[in-house]
Amino acid sequence: MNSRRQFLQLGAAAALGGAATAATAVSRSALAALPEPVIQTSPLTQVPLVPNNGRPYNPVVTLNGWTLPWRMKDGVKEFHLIAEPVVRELAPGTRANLWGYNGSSPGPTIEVVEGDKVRIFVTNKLPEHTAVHWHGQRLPNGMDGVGGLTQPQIPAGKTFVYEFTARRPGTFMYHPHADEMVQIAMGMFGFWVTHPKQKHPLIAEVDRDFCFILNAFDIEPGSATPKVMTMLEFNLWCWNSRMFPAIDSFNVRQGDRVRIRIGNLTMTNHPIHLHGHEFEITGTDGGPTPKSARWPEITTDIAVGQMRQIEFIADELGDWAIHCHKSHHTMNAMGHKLPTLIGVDHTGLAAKIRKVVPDYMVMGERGMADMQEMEMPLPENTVPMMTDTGPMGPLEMGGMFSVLKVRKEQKPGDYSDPGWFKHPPGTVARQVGAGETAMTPATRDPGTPTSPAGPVELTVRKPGGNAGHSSHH
Ligand SMILES: [Cu+2]
Repeated sequence: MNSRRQFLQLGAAAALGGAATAATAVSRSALAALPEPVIQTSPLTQVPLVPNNGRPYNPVVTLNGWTLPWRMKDGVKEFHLIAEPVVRELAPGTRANLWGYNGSSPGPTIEVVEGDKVRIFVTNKLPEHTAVHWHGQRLPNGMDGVGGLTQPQIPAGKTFVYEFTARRPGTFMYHPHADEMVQIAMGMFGFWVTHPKQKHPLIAEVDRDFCFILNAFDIEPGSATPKVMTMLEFNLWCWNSRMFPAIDSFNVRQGDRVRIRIGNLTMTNHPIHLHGHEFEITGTDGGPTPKSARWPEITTDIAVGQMRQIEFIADELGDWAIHCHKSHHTMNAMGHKLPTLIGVDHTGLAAKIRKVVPDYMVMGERGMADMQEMEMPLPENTVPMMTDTGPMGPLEMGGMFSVLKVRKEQKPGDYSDPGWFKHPPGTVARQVGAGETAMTPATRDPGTPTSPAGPVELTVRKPGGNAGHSSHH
C-alpha cells in the first residue's frame, strides 16, 4: 500500500539521488511529494514573509511582489517554482499576457540564509522548454541553469530539481537561460536575497529592505502581448512589471535606515536617482562593498545585468521622487513618433489631426494638458503616456518612477501608504501674488562686486560670484 509517507520518502530519495551533480528531471512518483506550489496573482506589494523555521532573518519587501514560502524538509528548504503564462496588470486598465512564475511576473522573491541547503523544484508549464539560472550564486556547475550547457533544457510539462547551498550572503536574481530573448522579454525573472547568518561587518541591519527588478516590454498600444523579437526598442519601462502610477511607494519612518536592492534585466542602463537624500552603494551581486569603496551619491547607473543595493537614512520628511533619470523611461507607451512643436502655433491643430491620427497629441507646449483636457482617445488596454494627478496637480510621470514617503508616524513594520505629504506652512514653492514682485530688487549687480570691504578688482566672474573673496586682496 502506498501511503503518503512512502511517497514523501520516495520523493526525497529521487530528488537527492538525482541532484548530486546536475539539475535533473523528477520522476512521476517523486512529483507527488513536491511542495504544494504557492500561487499569487495580485500585483500589490505583499507584507514581508517572516520566517517560521530555519535561521531567523529580517525579511525584504518586494515592490509590487511577494516572497515564496518554503517547506523545511530534513534540514533543506524546498521551494516549488512553476514557470507558466500569467496575466499581469501593468497599470490600472492595462493587462499584459506575460510569462512568469507562480502566477506572477516577476516571479516570487526567494529568501534564504547564508549556509542554507536549498532545493528548488521547477515545473515547466510553458509551451516551450526553459531552464533557470541562479544569477550570482556560488554553486555546482550543473546547477547553474544554462540550458544545453550545464543541464538539458526542462521540456514543457516536466519538473526539474536544483540543489545547492546558499554560500554567500547578498543580492541576487533568477531568470531563464533558455530562449532568453523571448523568455525575459515575456517577464520571466525573480529576486533572490541570501541574508547573512550572523552579524556581518559590511551588511548593516536596516529598518526597511526593499527590492525590485528593472524590466521592459515592447507592447503595442492596443495589444496585450509583448513583441518578443525586440532587441532595443522597448516602450514600457517597468519596476517589477509595473509602471507608475501603479508602482507602490516606499513608505518609511523618519530616521529609518533604508536599503533598496535593484537588479536590471532590461537591455539598457538606468541611472536611478533619489531626491532629498544621499545614498551609498553597500553591495552588488558581487557581494558587500568594502567601506573604503563607498561614497555618497544621489544617482547610480545600473548597467544591463547588474544589481546594486543602495542605503541611506531617511531623515527628510516628505514625498521624494525616486526614478530613472532617462526622461523617456519615466513615460509609458508611445504609439508613434511625435514631432516637436515647441514654438509652433497649433491652436486647433491637434483636434484636426486627431481626426486622422486618433492618438495624436502635441508635446512641448502645455505639459500634458492636451492629453488630459481633451481626453485623448487611447486604444483599449493602453496606459496613458504619463497621466497621474498628484496632490498639487498633474504629475507628468509614468514608467520607472515612484515615491519615497518619509513620515514621522509610520510605525515600524508598517508598509501601508500614508497618503500624500502634508507640508508645513510656508514650505511649498508658490506663485508670487499681489503685493509681492517676481524678483526682489537687486541689492547688487552680480557683475559689480560690492563687498563691504570695498571694491575688488575682478576681470573674471566665476559662477556663484566672487564677492566676499576681498580678504585675499
Ligand atoms: Cu531608465
